Amino acid sequence: LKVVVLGLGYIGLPTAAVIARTGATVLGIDVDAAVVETVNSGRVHIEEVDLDGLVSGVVARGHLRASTQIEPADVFVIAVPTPFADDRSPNIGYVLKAATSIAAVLKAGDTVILESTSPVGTTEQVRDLLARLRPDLRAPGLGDGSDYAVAYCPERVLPGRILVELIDNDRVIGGITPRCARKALTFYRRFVRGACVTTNARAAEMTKLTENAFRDVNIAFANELSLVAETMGVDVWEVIRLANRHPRVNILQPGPGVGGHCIAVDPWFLVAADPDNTPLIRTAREVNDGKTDRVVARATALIEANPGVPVACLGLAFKANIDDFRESPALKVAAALADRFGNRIRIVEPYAAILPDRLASSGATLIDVDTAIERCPVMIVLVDHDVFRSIPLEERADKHVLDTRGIWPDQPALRTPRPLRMAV
Ligand code: SAJ
Repeated sequence: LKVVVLGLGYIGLPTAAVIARTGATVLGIDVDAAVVETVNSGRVHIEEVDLDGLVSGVVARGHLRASTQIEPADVFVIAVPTPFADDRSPNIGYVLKAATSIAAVLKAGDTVILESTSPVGTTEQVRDLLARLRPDLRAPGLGDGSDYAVAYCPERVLPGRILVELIDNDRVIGGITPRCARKALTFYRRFVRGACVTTNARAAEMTKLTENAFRDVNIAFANELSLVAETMGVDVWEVIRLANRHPRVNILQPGPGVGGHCIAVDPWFLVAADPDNTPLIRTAREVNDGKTDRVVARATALIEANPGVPVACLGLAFKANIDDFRESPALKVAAALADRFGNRIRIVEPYAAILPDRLASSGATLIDVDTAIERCPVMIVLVDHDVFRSIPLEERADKHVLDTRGIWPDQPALRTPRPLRMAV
């Protein structure tokens, strides 16, 4: 079996490597020649648990190689980005470009699978494009019979657990026709241990968007609660812990906002498709983005109340225990504080060797946890990395803390309820 994976990013490269491990011959395509060279030398350009060892193994055994040029294959997996424009409308240009390149080498019997998070209807657009570019082949769903299959199968893996979840998660496989879905299912069965459930392409596309919108709406609920709890002088994390003892309540955790490239993006695909019917999904996005501004305001007030002293911002990553800073609310908060307070801001991020560009010229400096504990009387917790969570009370009892992740429930300031704001 020969498989071509288009796009060697956070999803494409691990997917290519996992398929290669099954013994298939895998060619990874990327527009970036540096990425191609890195993979061909058995190395990786992204951080993901155990990915480096897997890639170096499959490349050494000749099962995985990379190129900027597409070749004929039996299965094509599209895993390119689908960013959104400034007006929040999704851009499927990279998907259509990938499909165009596949058309040039497509032959009877092939399977084309789209994995990129996409607006509903994109897989049909891919099919339409292939049908137009290759009139010599019968396209699925447009008449009797078909010479190739087109399906949508969203990835659902969690950064930091990608290699495990690629294999263990259930997969939703949406075919342009039932026959397309069955062809794609046969492919996923090679490496997926979870259940493979088939449906049509539109339902599969909407399923993916729905999963991330569900999480965003639920995080927005927690973030909204955190603001109400502050007004009431109540510890929101305690309230959530207690409420979650109810058998049918399961509230997520508040934080400084929602980051990453999925949850903060995908809900907009649903809103863009049907603005009139999505007030809840849209508002959730606004609540989560608004939470970041609230944290900046609270941190600013705390820093101003402690003039002159160095301030430690703990964490820049978009979530705990990973080195991914893209779309990170922690980075946004740290950058806003650094713009305002310059060299008073010390950044503690064990997952960064140097300060990201956004902070480089701000005057802020990178320090380690021990130095922060020794020197910084003010601490702003932005990420719940284990290494921060494990700092015992005795090392931070006298600090002025803004804990946006609730990692230090025993911090004295948190225990002191603020006076209830009464209406007059
Ligand atoms: N967050 C909170 N409170 C919570 C949970 C998360 O504030 O209770 C924040 C995190 O700190 C982070 C953001 O939300 O900033 C997103 O983190 P995440 O761990 O929820 O999700 P991602 O972006 O790493 O991965 C998500 C996953 N989707 C779901 O869990 C529904 C993953 O399965 C998807 O494959 C991925 O998006 C994707 O590629 O779409």
